[in-house]
Amino acid sequence: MSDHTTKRSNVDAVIVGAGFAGMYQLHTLRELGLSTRVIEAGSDVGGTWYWNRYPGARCDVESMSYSYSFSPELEQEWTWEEKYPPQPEILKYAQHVADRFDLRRDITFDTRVSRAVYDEEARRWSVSTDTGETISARFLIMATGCLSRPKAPEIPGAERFEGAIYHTGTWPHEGVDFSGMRVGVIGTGSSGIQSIPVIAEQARELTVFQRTPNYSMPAHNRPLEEEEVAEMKANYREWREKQRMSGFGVPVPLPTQSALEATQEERDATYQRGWDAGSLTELITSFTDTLTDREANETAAEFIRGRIREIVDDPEVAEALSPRSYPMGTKRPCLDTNYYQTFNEAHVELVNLRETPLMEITPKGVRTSDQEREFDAIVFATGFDAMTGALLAVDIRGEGGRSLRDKWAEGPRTYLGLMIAGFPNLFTITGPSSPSVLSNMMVSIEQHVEWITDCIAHMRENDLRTIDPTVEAEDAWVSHVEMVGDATLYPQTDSWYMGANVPGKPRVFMAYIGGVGVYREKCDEVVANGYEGFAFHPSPAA
Ligand code: FAD
Ligand code: N01
Repeated sequence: MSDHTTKRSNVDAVIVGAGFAGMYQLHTLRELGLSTRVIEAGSDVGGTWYWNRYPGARCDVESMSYSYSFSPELEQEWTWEEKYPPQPEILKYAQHVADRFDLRRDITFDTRVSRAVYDEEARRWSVSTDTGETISARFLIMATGCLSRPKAPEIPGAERFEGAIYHTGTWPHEGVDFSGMRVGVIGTGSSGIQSIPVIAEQARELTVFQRTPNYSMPAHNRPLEEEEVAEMKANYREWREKQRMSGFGVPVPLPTQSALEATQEERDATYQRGWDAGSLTELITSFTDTLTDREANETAAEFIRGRIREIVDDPEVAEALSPRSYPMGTKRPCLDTNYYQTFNEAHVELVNLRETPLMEITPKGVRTSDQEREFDAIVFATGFDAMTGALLAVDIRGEGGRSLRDKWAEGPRTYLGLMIAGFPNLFTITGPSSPSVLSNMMVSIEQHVEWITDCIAHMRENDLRTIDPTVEAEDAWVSHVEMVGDATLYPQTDSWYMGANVPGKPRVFMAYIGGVGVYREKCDEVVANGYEGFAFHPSPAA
């Protein structure tokens, strides 16, 4: 990838990451006239969609909703082909945006930010990269992604394996041909569930190692019809507004009834509608209490188990695939294409790690407590050190030299998921304690980018040098996020939302479940009240 960056070492803003968040942030800061550099570890734009090239990778928010809304011209000229776009189509879209807005000239690729230190005297950030460069910036914007730091399974021996090991989150660009191979896949989250049916089509033998079964439903993906694309394009503004004020960034009718007040027939009809529509949001928000009452939730969970029993021929395998230990929706549920059907294939085996745990990777394959299985290739579909992983991978030092790792030792603390007390002029796009991963992330990304841009414009207009949330405002927001989370079933489950997938990580519910519309109003209110909860320092007199 050619790199036309001016490579200035003294800029107004450094943005870390060139996924959808970093790209849009660059565009808005440029429009504001700020000199800006983006540092990106990958060789091109796209973030998630640059790295996650595993077979079957696709979005489970509809393409025409999972796209930028900031440019009506872009909306009109780009035409999505599938209801749920595959990774190559989304990457192509990201590349088109980079070309259209001439973004690449300010992006330094193949470079990782390793350290960022706040210089209290200069009131600037000193940002160091793994290529030995140091950049001085007034603003530091972390667009590092919630799901960008891959996590391997915590079992020994990977370095001894004689075949190839792949992680879904760092898939080879040239693709992998599994034809004729014996393949083991570890992990049955969204990445596993999407890739397993496609790998099964190629592999001679496929073994799936499952620790916790997931709730999944068919995507019913299909090409988009010309008429529906035209209709959406004609009504885009209205739709975007609905997205912004919705609960999950995907407009669905709000439920009015408790699942426990509905009859079994009414419930089943409602769940069947969500299942047939391939809409996760519809299923999760079918009833008022699906995400807050275990008994209500169980009715949806049992509906899905019933579908698994219908699809999977072997009742024992069907039972092993049926989630029972946690409420539906409290781990990220999945949309699939032929996932459960895959286990009816003679060459596909499911290993229940709850019965026979993983012990080690051997030179020839994988050993569980009862036997060793030999493979030509192993796929880790084992997820990410989510939400905080990419932020804490950078050695960030704020006021008084305090490290972010220390500050967040008991879990992330932010004000609105946007800023961190003691780390002036540092912004986090879709940071912990914002709706982020509990939403259509394009909606949340755009909202954060626009809030940050408006804030920087406000500072310029008012000659303000730094902004920093107060500890009181941060504490109050952290308590609020916890209180709202505690009113739901989410904290009951060991999920990556809770940090439970990474050994030793503090157990904290890391996203705000109040809804993207409610959250947007809160952020706007903070601004309307003179940036309530933030302290500004004026620029030194000229
Ligand atoms: P990312 O796309 O993660 O980009 C962050 C970038 O920062 C990366 O390119 C990374 O290389 C770079 N970076 C990180 N640290 C550093 C560093 N220290 N130095 C330099 N560069 C760094 N969301 C949805 O709403 N709907 C979906 O259907 C959906 N599907 C998904 C499927 C997969 C497989 C995954 C992994 C995530 C999915 N997501 C989905 C979430 C997805 O991450 C977001 O939708 C969105 O793409 C995030 O954009 P971003 O720019 O915030 O972060
Ligand atoms: O990761 P995950 P992912 N031994 O953490 C298992 C988004 N996304 O990459 O559940 C054995 O969900 C782990 O088991 P358990 C989406 O937000 C979206 O699949 O911890 N097993 C689990 O089964 C998603 O939630 C799409 O018991 C181990 C799996 O690995 C997020 O990204 C597609 C293990 C990890 O599942 C992450 O999804 C893809 C071990 N030591 C991703 N360690 C869409 O379709 C982990 N596992 C939109």
